[in-house]
Amino acid sequence: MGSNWEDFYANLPAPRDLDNSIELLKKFTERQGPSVRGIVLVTSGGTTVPLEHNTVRFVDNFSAGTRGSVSAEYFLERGYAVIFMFRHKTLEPYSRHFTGQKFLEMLETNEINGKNVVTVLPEHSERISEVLKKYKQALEQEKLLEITFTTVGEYLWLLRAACQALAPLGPRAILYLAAAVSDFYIPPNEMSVHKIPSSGPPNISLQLVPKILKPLVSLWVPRAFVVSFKLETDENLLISKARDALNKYNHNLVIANMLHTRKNKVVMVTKEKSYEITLSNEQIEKGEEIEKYIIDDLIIIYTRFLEAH
Ligand code: PAZ
Repeated sequence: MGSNWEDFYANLPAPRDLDNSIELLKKFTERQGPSVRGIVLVTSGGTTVPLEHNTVRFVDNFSAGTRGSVSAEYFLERGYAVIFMFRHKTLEPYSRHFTGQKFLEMLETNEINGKNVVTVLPEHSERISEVLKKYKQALEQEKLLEITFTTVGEYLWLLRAACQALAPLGPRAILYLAAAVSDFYIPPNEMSVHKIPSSGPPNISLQLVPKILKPLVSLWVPRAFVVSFKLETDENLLISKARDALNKYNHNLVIANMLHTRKNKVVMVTKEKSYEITLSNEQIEKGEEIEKYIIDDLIIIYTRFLEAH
């Protein structure tokens, strides 16, 4: 009988395109030369929990992928290569600035010589060009790889594959696990094959997803710098839960946040201390992003970790 997580993987079908993702991860990590500061795996967005094999319905969560996509941009800006592992259709670095109809409002269309020509309104040109330049630079320098998941099963398979690709980098690998991963799932052998009939109330039983941080830290990437996130809705539990996680998994940093204040306040919890990072009202009004300060501090903590290795 294997450990809990080994049984879990043994019974969880691998995603169909896993081999392709493994290949992309391998090429990307091998391509980063010795000059690269480090490679950061940023996980982002929520996972779904399908209720049926032919999935019509699933359990989901709130995560929009803001934390992950904004953080990925700041890591790139600081010279790190980024594997952005995100939930399909959640926010992505750079394009996140132009989502929804706000983007269409930045454009105008004119007919010139019988042809429709789309241009950016002059007042938005500077902003778009600034973001576009950063995006193109990340692509040209091959510093950004994006891979996607939707279900919790896909997430877990991809996470393990990413760790396998990063393990040879030792302490030059950083894991920044910002995705909101479901704690519960329906094992494949207990899941309805077809759409659950609505003839009566369904009887759905969820099981616990094993804590993957355990094998990740102790076996998959034992030399990497690992950052996990802790989200709570009860402020009284936040720091104790973050500290429990740090003691239990023995990784490097937990970033704790509350559901409703997560954009303006986080607590950085290391083995030695914990402290808050907050945005002032003035910073919020100016449109500053808390991730900039999180990444700056994280890099200081990471540099100390590297020196100690
Ligand atoms: O994706 P988002 O910006 O809407 O939310 C970010 C977050 C709250 C999911 C992230 O900061 C976080 O805490 N992730 C871990 C959640 C958890 O499993 O505890």
